[in-house]
Amino acid sequence: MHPTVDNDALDHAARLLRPAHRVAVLTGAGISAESGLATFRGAGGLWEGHRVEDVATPAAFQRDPALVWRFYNLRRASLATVKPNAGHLALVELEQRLGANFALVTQNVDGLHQAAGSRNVLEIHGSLRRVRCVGCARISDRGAKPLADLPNCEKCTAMLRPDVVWFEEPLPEDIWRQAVEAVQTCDCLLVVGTSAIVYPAAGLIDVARLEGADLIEVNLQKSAASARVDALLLGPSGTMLPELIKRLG
Ligand code: BJW
Ligand code: ZN
Repeated sequence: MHPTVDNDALDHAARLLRPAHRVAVLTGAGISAESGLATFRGAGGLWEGHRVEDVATPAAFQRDPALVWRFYNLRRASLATVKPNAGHLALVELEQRLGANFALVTQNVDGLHQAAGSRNVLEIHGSLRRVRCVGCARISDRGAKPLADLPNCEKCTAMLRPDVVWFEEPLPEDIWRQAVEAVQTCDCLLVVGTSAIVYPAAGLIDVARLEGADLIEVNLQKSAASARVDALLLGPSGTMLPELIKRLG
């Protein structure tokens, strides 16, 4: 076993999770870190010296679409080689136990939950695999295939953009509604690998709390949510999530 695993915290978290009839999970970039993908705000979180707040905005795309596409094309290219890790797989196992009483809300755009086998995945910040035309709004799934440096729409020739949610943009309405419903109705919310500073996603933690759900957090370090959770599992999600699921019996 990992030498730093805190057995008391894990047992406590398992006691909260075991009786839960409905479970929701909120994940962030940290769950994909052990697959080799960089997080946004940790060490190495800067990309070519830019903060995510400087390249993931509609204003940045207007100002310098080539720069923004370089950022996204590099990340799209990594999709072809990265694989889900033990943390993603533990959430698949949890879904298999709970069936329809499980929902996975992810801020991630990397598709690794689906690649692992999770089924009820709500991608509230969109997907790196999809592009959207800024002219005709047509959306298409390009997988991990390389795109031009500045890709254009085949139908109307306007510029394409990644089908992700940038700062100051609204979240996809239907998916967001389902995410809110999932956390409103869950008995236990697992918050995994997120700094919990980006809203409205981080607000889901408060929604669950106000509705009386038990909150379990898994993170390498304390986040903006840690003071509000019932159990805090400090450690890598690729270790902590399998350990937690193992304790469900
Ligand atoms: C591990 C680990 C391991 C590492 N195991 N753990 C002032 C106050 C409040 C809100 C606002 C405000 N000013 C503006 C806003 C709104 C804004 C916002 O929240 N800004 C904050 C920065 C303050 N939000 C928005 O604009 C949203 N839209 C909106 O509100 O619409 C209404 C509106 C309209 C008009 C005007 C204003 C508002 C949209 C937000 C969209 C976010 N988009 C991004 C990019 C997506 C596409 C892409 O990937 O490129 O989403 S930004 C980026 O942050 C990405 C992520 O999903 C999101 C969250 O990051 P996440 O996942 O938490 O990653 P990190 O890196 O922050 O944290 C990683 C964590 O993992 C750390 O805690 C590590 O410790 C941990 N970790 N390894 C476990 N192995
Ligand atoms: Zn078009």
